[in-house]
This record gives sequence, C-alpha cells and structure tokens, in this order.
Amino acid sequence: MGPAALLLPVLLLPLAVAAGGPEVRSLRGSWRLRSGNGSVSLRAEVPGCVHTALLCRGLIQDPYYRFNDVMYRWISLDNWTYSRTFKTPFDIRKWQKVNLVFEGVDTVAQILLNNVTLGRTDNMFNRYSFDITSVIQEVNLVEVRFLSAVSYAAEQSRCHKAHSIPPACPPPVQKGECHVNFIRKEQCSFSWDWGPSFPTQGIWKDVRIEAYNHCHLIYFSITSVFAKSAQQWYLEVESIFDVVSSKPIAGLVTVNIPKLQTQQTFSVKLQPGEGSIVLLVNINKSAAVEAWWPNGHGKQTGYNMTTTFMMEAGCQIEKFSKVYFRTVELVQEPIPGSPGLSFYFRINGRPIFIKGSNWIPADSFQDRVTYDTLRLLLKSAADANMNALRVWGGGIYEQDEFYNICDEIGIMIWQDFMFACALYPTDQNYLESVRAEVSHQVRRLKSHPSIILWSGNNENEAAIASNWFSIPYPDIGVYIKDYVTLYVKNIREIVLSEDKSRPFVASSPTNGLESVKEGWLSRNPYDTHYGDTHFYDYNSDCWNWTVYPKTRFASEYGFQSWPSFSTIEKVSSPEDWSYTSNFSLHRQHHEGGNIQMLQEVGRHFKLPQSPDPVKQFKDMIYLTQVMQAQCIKTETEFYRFSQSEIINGEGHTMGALYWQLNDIWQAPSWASLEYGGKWKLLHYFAQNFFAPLLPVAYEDKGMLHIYGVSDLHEDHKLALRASVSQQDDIYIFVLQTTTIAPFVTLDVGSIKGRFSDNGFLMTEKKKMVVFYPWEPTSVEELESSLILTSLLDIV
Ligand code: BMA
Repeated sequence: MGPAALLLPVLLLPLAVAAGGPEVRSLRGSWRLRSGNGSVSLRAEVPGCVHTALLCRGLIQDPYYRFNDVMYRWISLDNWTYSRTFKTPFDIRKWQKVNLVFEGVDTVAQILLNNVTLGRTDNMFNRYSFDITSVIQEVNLVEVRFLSAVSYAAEQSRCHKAHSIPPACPPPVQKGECHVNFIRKEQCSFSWDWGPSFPTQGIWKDVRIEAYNHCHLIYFSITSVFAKSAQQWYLEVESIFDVVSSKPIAGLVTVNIPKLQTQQTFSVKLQPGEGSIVLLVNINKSAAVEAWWPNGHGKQTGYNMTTTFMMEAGCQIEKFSKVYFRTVELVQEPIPGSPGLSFYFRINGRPIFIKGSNWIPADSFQDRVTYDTLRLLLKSAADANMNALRVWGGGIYEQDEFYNICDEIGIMIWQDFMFACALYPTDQNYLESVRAEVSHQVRRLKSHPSIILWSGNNENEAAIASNWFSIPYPDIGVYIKDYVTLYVKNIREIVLSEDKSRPFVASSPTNGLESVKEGWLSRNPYDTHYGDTHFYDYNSDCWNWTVYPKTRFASEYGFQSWPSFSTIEKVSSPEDWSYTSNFSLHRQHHEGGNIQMLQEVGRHFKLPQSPDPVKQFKDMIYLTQVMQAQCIKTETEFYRFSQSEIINGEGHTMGALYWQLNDIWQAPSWASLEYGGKWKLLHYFAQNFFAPLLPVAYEDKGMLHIYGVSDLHEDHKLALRASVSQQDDIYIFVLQTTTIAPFVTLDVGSIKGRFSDNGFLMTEKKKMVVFYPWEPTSVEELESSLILTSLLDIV
C-alpha cells in the first residue's frame, strides 16, 4: 500500500461528471472443462464447479441422492482444467494496463493465458488479479488448471515437517477427506457433522478482463462514525487505487448526500502504484440523521450517496452507494454482584439482546445459491423475530448479496474468519495467503452496517485450552505460539488497520478481555462469567432448565432433528425409509446422533411403535422435530429471562444464537430450516420464543416463576384485547394478550347468550371464543357492551 495522499477540503463546486472507468470484458458463461486425462470433456458454465457442470450435462445424477457423496468421490480426486478462447473487444494498444481478474478460484490452480503461466492460486477466499498487458492478444486462450484440493491438502500436510497440525482426518462417521486445515478452502467442504464431503473445483465467482489508463479504483468502502465530542456523524470513505502513470495524479473528489444536505469536495493526489485515500466527510449537523437499527428495534434507513472522482489525465469515476449510520460497541465491564465481565452489544448507544442463529453455507455447490435462495433464508430468519446471525467460521465469507439483504432487513452479523475446529499452520506462504484473504474480505465487507463483529475463528481457542487433540503437554507451547501468530499478530492486526469501526474477538467461544489477559488463550473459554459460550448436552433432559449454563452470551447451543419426509423423499428410495436403514445411518454425520434423538424423544413421548416401518419413520421424524423445538424453546427462554438477573454471580445473558439456522443438504442436523428453506417446527417455535414480548414460566423447587421479557424500547402496558366478527348465527371473539392472563372473563352485559368458554387462563397470545346469542344482536352492540377482565386488571 502506498502512502495516503494529502487531503485538502476545498470550496464546494457543482461538478459535471463524465462517466469514465475501465473497459471490462466479462468471461462469465460457457467454458470447456476436461478431466485430468482428457477422458471427460464437456461444456461448463462459469461461475460454477465441476460437480454442477457434470450434473447439468447429465453425466452424473444428483450428487445429494442417496449415497452419491461417496460414489462421486472420484470427481474431487481428479485434476480438472477449465479453458476458453475469447476475442479482445478493444484495441489493446490504447490501454496502459490490462488485468485478468478472478473474484474467486476454488482453489488450487495454475492460470495460463496463451500458454504463458500468469500465476497460481491457493486460496478460494482471495481475489486474484494478473497483469496481462504484455500477454493479451487479439484472440486468446485462457486456462485454469486445477489440482485436486484433496491431494493438495495431503501434500501440504506431508511437507509440513516441523510438527503435526491436528486433526488429520474427520471422524469416520463423516465420510470425509483429510487435512482440510492445510488448504484455504471452505472447511466444511471436506465434510462436517451435518454435511457431506464435496471438495469442489471451479471458478466460483466472477471472472473478467479489465483495461485502464492512468488510474483504476479497486476497492471503495464507507464506514460511519459518531464523534461524541462534536455530537456529529462523519463518514470514512476509503478508495484504493491502482495508479499506472509514473507521476502522481491530482484531482477533486466530491461526496454528495442530498437527503442530508451534505456535499464536500476534497483535493487529492494519487501516488503511482497501489495506494489508498481516506476522506473524512462531515455530515451536516442540522440534518436529522436516521440511524440503522437491527430488526425489531427500528428502521434500516440508508441514504443515497454519490462520489465523483475528477482526476487529471481524464481519469473520471462516479460511484453510487447506500450509506448507513450506526454505532456498535462490545461492552465488557464489571457487573455489580458478579465476578467477571459483561459481554453485550450496544447498538446506537442501546444495549441489544442478540436473538438468532448460526449460518452455514446454503449448498455444497455455491453456484446454486442464488439471490432468491439467500433472500428466502434470511427473510425467514427475520420473520422468526431474529435480529442476528453468526456467519460460522467453517464455511465461506458470504456473497455481497447476503450482506446487502442483511443490511436491508436488519439482521446483524457476527462474522467469523474461516477457521474452525482445528489447529492451523503458520508457515510463511500460508500466512501470506491468509493476510491477503483478510485484507480482501475486510475491504469488501466493511461498508455493511449489518456486520457488528469480526471474530478470528470457531472454537480454536477451546480446542487448545481443552486439548481436544491430545497434544503432549511439553509440546503445547508451539501450538499456542502458532495460535497467537495467526489470529492475533496477523488477522487481528490487519483487521484493526483496515477497519476501526467495529470490535474484534479472537475466537468463539472466548472469554474476551479475560482471554486477552491470559495471553489470548484462557484456561476455560467456556467460563460463564466472561465472553460467549457454546453448550451442547445430549444426555440430560432438555426440558430441565437447570442443565443450561447461565452464561453472558450463548453463541451456540442446539439439538438435532430429522428434516420432513417430503425433503428426505427427494434424495432417497423406498428401501431407505426407516429410522435404522443404511441411508438413515449414512446421512447422520454426528456420532450416535440418531440414538441421541431417540433417547431425548423417549424422555417425554412414547416412541413410535407402528409395525409399518415407513409410518414409524414418519412418526419418528415428527417426534424429533417436536423434541428439537421444545428443547431449544426451553433453553432459549432460559437465556432470555436470564438477561436482567444475577444469581450466584451468574447471569446478564445478552445473546442467544442457536445452532444452526440452515442446512447444506437433506439430512438430520441441528437446523431449523431444511435444505430448500422449509420451516421445521423449531422455526415456528422460534417465531414465538424470539417474540419481542415474551412471557416465560418455569418451576423451581415447587415455586412457579413468571417472567415478562421485553426487547421493546419503551414500557409496554400489558393489555387484554378483543375483536368481534359475525359468522352466520354466531359471533367470534378473537382475544389477544401480551402476557399470561389468569381468569380471563368476557362480559357483554345484558345481551342474552353464552360464551363457549370463560374465566380461563390465557397462556397463548391468541384465543378464539364463540358467543352463542339467544336473541338477535350485532357486532357493534357486542363491541360496545364488552367488558374484558382478568386478574391482571385487579388493583
Ligand atoms: C459446534 C459448531 C460446529 C458443529 C456444531 C454441532 O461446535 O461450531 O462445528 O457443527 O457444534 O456439533
């Protein structure tokens, strides 16, 4: 990165802007794909991957069907090549610089243009740009020669002589591939405890040629900051340029936000090479800025902003963006009456209880994940009253559309970096690749108000602290050093230098500041007095709230269930339809998972006994969903009502993110949304247990405790309400309550007739009662006579 240019605010001038920018030739579309020895050759769409290309040409069946994940292992063990020819649509001589840009290559490949090797790729989370100015011709051949990710990972592990980096392989129940921690690729693509092994190869994001003269804008980002002392919002607008000319390029940059009556012009100078300029835009103090709020807390207001760069030598660029204003703080401070520290998020100055779940990749084949797929899943999260999701570190940094939707609908994102449940190498090449990945992802994503936290990894602090991989005690120092090198000295350092607008934690679960104090690895990252916790218990009765940890923040907890029969049916055949079939065992990737579900169901329900195995299977599916919904309801309600109390030094729980929101394929898992988006019972339950106003009742040593949990910004008067409608000769009273109401009584004065029920305990939010009149009456008459009373009204 070159030195930042000098910024001088100048007089506001209206500017006429001519559109400028690079000449772009997309290379999306039809490519040739061939296997290592050329025996298979086909047409393949880019962006895409080998599996979906083979499926599309009818060369393989649905990879999710029955046992195909194992049958099609050969695909990921082969080394495939993508190629295509293309004509250069412009006069090459007119351009100073031409780049071949890949937004994402999955993963290990050699890139050639006209038989010249441009470079190699080894990280699917990086953006690769190759200078092809001297290689491009009128007609070109581009080739991407992949190496199997599985062979590459094995080879990297073999070459790593210093010390072993566990785990070597996933447990056999996952039927996966080994050494995934040696490759910067979606970690769950080598299998997970809810997902198949499909180590894809392909060009999974946009690919194009870009030609430009003088200067080219590579990244453009905006973050908002509220200056407390001046009581004013300002924006940090960062632009990263590639300047081709040998001399600096001067010019004017104008930022305009009409709705906030804000326009500012800066004089800038871009130095040759790659460098950044940062503009601080003061928002007009007299403009009323509406902040961006999470779902359930207010609107997600955004403002249109135009940035025009009028640079020398005809370099003119115009950018249109949406800007949002919100602050985020992760509050870790002493709590009276409790050892340890708090761990909660303050958004726009207001403590917010985080309600939601954990997000995993929506498909093993990312090219199948469309805008509509993402919208459906994310909208389902918002519809279930969630305000946050954690993008879990074993998957991918999601597509831009994912974060755009979250911005629009108010879903806050806890963003992990992509490291999970493993130790990782720290040799120089590996670190360089990770450093490029982190800069790229932070630059790409930091404008999104939805992202409220960067987090270094999933469970890797815990993996060392609890010695998951049985490392002999004298050797542990090496792994601790590796841990600090990777997440603290590299990832954290880059994040802080790229983005100061949101907090960073090194891991999840972590003790936060306490972990930092203990050298970034605390003795017990699951300590309920600090940070966040992950909690799984398949042996206790999940209806018993006393088994749950009274934590500061529950970032993972869950129970499995089976997806509905209609979902399973699509990838199975009749012989598979029993709870103990080979198929049912095959799809279960969590050791003992099917038996655990059976035991948990058996604690409160009679196990299905039908002699018909298919009926028994369907009954079992139903019961696992009931069980899962009830378990997570109990646990979530426990976390929500623990928010404002400290008992025996524990409490002040300020987050509940259950594991997991969505599924990657059709199989038993912890998800509340099935593959394809269908809601399991749990998701319907979530709509209720995440409701802004929640009555919770629980029993403790013979005493019934009733809590009213509220996420609202103002006190809410608990009300009993009724609407009346006529249906033929009868009248329907729909009662709604925001709390548990004992002895609810309807009285319509002297209108003759009777109710279907009266004087009842209302535990549901809605109840329907029928009025049978004994003489003619009307809706109006009933409405004006109605008196609704419950014990709550008695003063
Ligand atoms: C947590 C997650 C995942 C896993 C889940 C269920 O540890 O981070 O790795 O899928 O539990 O076992």
